[in-house]
Amino acid sequence: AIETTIPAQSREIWNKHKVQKFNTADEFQERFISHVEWTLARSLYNCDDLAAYQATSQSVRDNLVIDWNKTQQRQTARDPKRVYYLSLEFLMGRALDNALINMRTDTDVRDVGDTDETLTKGNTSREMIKNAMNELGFKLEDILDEEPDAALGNGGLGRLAACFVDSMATGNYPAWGYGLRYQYGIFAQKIINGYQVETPDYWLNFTNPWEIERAEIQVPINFYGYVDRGQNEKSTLEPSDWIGGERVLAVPYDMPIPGFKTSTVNNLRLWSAKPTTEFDFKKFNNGDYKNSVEEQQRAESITAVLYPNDNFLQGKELRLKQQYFWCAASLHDIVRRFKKGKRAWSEFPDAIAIQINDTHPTLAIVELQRILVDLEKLDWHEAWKIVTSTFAFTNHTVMQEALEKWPISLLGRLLPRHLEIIYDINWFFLQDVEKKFPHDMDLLSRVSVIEESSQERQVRMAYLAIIGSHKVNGVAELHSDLIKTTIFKDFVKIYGSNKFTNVTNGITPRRWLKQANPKLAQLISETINDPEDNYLLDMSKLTQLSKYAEDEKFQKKWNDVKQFNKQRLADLIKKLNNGVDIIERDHIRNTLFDIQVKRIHEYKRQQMNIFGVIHRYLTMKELLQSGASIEEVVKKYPRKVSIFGGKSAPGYYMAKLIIKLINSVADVVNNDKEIQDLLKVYFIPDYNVSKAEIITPASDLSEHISTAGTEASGTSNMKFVMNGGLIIGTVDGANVEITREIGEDNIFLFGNLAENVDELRYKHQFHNEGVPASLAKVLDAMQNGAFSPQNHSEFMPLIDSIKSHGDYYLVSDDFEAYISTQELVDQVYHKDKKEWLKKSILSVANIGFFSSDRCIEEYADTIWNAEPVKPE
Ligand code: F58
Repeated sequence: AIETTIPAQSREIWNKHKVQKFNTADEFQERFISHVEWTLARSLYNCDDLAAYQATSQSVRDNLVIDWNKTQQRQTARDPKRVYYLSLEFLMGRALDNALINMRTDTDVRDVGDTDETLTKGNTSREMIKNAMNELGFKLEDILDEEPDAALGNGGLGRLAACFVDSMATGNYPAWGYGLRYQYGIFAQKIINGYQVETPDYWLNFTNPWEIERAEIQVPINFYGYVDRGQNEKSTLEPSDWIGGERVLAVPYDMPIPGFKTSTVNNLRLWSAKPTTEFDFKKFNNGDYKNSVEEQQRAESITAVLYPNDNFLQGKELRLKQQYFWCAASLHDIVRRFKKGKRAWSEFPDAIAIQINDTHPTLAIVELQRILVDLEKLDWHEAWKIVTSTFAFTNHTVMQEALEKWPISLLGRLLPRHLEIIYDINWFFLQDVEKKFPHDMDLLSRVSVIEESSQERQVRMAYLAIIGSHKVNGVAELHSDLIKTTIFKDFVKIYGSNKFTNVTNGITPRRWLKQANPKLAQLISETINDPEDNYLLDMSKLTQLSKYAEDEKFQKKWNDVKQFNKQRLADLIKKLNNGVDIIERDHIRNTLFDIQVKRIHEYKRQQMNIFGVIHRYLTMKELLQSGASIEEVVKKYPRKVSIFGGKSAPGYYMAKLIIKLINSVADVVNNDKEIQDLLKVYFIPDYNVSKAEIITPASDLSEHISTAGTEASGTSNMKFVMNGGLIIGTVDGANVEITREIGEDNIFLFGNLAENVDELRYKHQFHNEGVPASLAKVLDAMQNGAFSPQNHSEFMPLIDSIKSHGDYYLVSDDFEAYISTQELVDQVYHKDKKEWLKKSILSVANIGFFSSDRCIEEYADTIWNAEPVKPE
């Protein structure tokens, strides 16, 4: 259907010069050199690592683009139901190594026994390119290191979106991601004198070879203005004219998303804001040239920067502008594509599923209703049926402070027509509720999209998202249950519980196993006799590892891989620590690497972790001072390094103080001669995806210790287990299902349960029972300036939050259990290494459930009703 209008002659020429993928090292080298010379205008004599990275990326991208085009053509021809994943964040990290692993060349298709000399061990295009680069005089590892992270996200939510696009391509789903192309991603974190300092992340500094600008597509987006309903005052339900007051253009940048072992290459479309070319003629003619240009330039600020908050809402006008800009541009694109198919509007939900990642894209629901009613002139109710059958909503938090609410005044000024539509949606919704539950005024005010109780009337975005969707899901079982019994309880009553469902999060094993941990991946593929890495598509194959769990030879290999990865992390830390080793090389093997890396937040309880470290330190000192020998101390407290990493939101005072405390404790402990190498503390600055790829494989133990009921799922817990690390954790988020899958013998769980949290908080509010002795010891030392000799009160806010302000995160309730569980960890790790290795192997063997491929299948089957489009 696409080709019929093209004359035979043109088609012939086109076919004769059909672009070809490189398939061999030789072809790659040719492509590489042509990019160095033509694309970069450089040469053999000035091709440094950065240029080599860019030329390699351009070459690999050429291959991807060929498959990208074919994928789009195939999808257009077959016209399947399409999936759109709307997320304000895509925390992609680096693209090149991932593309090398996922990319398909003929090299990969050939048999293992092929004699082609470029096909050395591994038989993959990654190996082939590595060797080809060597011949050209470059080391692949160095080249990969030149790439800046695409850090367009804050944490778990953004990284989840990145894993999902990988799995959607791998599963051959006709699915696009839609997001924003921020010019500045999440800030880079520096640690100066122990404090976090933020610096801008200008990731596009050296141009981005992974994006394709579509400058010819420019979607006009309006803001402000007023609604015109003509002379005779029509109803707001009828088509209305929104006369926008400010206009900017949305220009898409496309990123190819290659699937693994498939030629499907999907698209991630990120929008960038540009000024219109219309000039403000009035100002211009008044001689105010500079101001009129400045106003035009203001447009670009919409996509300038990612808001750096994690689980906290900052109600800024620019943020709402970002949201509408992106929703409107994406929907325009989606609707345009739908209209090309000339199908009836009523078929829209059969053709399209839109998943909204948290409430940030909720305006897309309103925008589609506006398009259908105002522009396409559909009847209100007909339109609303289409809208609600199209959208589905994923919730990622139950914490009040993260639930989005926008003041009516702001929303009405920025988007006057949308506010009217929201009122009408709410009006019909409340009528339905009234019919079902007559005279329940309390219920009506509780579920109203408009919150009236606060000083300022606000729009509750989560409620709007629920009303506008056909399915609502949480991200782990416990969390999905919690939203039904707490924040969305009334909606379960109204809609029934079938509208609410669970899809437990997952991670892509391509990046988080194969790419991050090549040694483990190799050991696995050898052991289960899967040289082509098919287990990365069917992770249930990992269960074959179980039979080696107690095999001593295998345990040794397993341990060697861990040792290698710990060394790799120690090298990174040395580099970050001005060339100074934290742990002596010889001691790495018998030092337990205890890691907590994630956004810094009180609910995640890094403070409890560092209190635990202080407790250990003080107790070790006591032992030594009471005359114990080092050997005796080591028996009770074996060698350990506590590693932290993560960013605090720039305005989050307590989180920043936690970072400072960690660094202050590190200062004291690491310089305490008496303690020697028995305990070390290190805060890794600027934790990001590419650092996570080094950190995750190196853990013996990782900490996932949120107050029960606060961490919706967590995804790093899965990453650590997939890399053979054990977990110390609370009964929270996906820890629950991880335990079910890998077995409770293989995880160190502790602490109060979610069901007891309310009661405990209540108790703290009304009876101050004080803190347990173990914690008191820690807090006293802090208060006495043990870690802040210049300023004894520096950490008082952390102490007060527990002792005087109700201990909202229940540190005092969980501390003793935490300490004793850590002691149990010590015992197993140091006294029974075989037992430890067995747990590690069994964990990996049973972690398959947490592949994001499984998530995507669940979304496709139970929410989107979408099918893969397989390449022939
Ligand atoms: C995270 N949320 C959850 N939000 O905290 C985590 O438990 C879960 O595993 C993950 O989502 C994926 O489901 C999260 O990362 C944010 O970063 C938002 C950014 C925008 C402002 C509000 C918080």
